[in-house]
Amino acid sequence: MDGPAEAPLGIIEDGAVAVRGGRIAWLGRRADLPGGARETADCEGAWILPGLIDCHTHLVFGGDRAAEFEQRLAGATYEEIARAGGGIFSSVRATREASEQALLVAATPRLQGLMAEGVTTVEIKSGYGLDLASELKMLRVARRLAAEHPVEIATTLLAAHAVPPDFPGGAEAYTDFVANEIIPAAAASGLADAVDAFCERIAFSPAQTARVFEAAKAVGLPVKLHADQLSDLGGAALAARHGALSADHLEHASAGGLRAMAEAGSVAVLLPGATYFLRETRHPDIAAMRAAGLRMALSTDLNPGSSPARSLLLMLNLGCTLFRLTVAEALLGVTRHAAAALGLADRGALRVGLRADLALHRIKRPAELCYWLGGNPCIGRVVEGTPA
Ligand code: DI6
Ligand code: FE
Repeated sequence: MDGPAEAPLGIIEDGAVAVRGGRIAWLGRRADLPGGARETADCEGAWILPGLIDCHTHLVFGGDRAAEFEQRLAGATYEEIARAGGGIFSSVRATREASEQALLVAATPRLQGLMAEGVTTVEIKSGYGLDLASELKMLRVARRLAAEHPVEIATTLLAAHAVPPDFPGGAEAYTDFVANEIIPAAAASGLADAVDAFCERIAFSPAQTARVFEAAKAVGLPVKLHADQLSDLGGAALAARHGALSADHLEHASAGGLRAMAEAGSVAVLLPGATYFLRETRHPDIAAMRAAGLRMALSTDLNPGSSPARSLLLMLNLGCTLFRLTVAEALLGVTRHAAAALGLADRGALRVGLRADLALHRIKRPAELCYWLGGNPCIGRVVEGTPA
């Protein structure tokens, strides 16, 4: 209500939402609310938003990388640490060693912290196992987290996150193993809702990524991509060519790649926590994304190495401050466009017929959600029509 930047949000003052069978049955001004409701709840002046969606996390992992953080403070770079066998590989060792139960216990407070901010859907990737048993173990932990909490979890197989240093035959052979063994096994077990890859000099080439995508397609799983984070390997255009739900990071993506994504309907997932934590000076080209009409989502990338970000609300601030998103862009990024990045058409907005996933925040205007650095104004959540 406060300015043109908020117009796309479709704000209703003194509004009400009616829910039936877990879906939004009606919404509008409270004065117009049809009678006959069996139960009513007063939100006490709180703002009702669509339940927030964190569409890119790696929140299941063993150990942490606080010691590496200290190394980086002393001057080592993220790539140097990775090439020396640390980085992702230190998390792989810790994740392989951890039991399913230990991973569950470690991940639970990370998930609950997001939920406390009004998050009702979270995506969780594997990618710290890098062998068949450990990748499936991570995905099982994600499914168990969903079973134990009132939250929806979308799982993504990221076996193509890094090439395990001990793998005979190196990157080419490991890519074959991912395509021929891990992806079919993950699909057959029903543990993966999508497949992701890390296309980067320190990870998988575009040709190897394409093989991973073909294997995903063969078993009917949608694809996503960690694209153009540290260098421009043409990841955005590659994702678009394969009809990816999203391409994520995109700091180095070209304007042409971004246009191709918009044409393909892929969503750009912005991860300012990684930009901030790695102190990257190169930012995604938001102007080119706007010009292309590309939908932008915003997410934590919650992971132990490049973005130990446990607050989606904080990402709203970083998205606005670092990337100069408007308040409306940032909020659409954690709702409607985040849903699109997961291929979930049944949520992400307040609209009749969609899931009644709601977040209640005690704020005076939407900009407040992006303004505070820390703090949490969330006073309630509703998941599929049930207060949670
Ligand atoms: N990009 C990232 O930012 C994370 N993975 C990826 O592909 C970082 C993973 C890590 O450092 O543990
Ligand atoms: Fe990531």
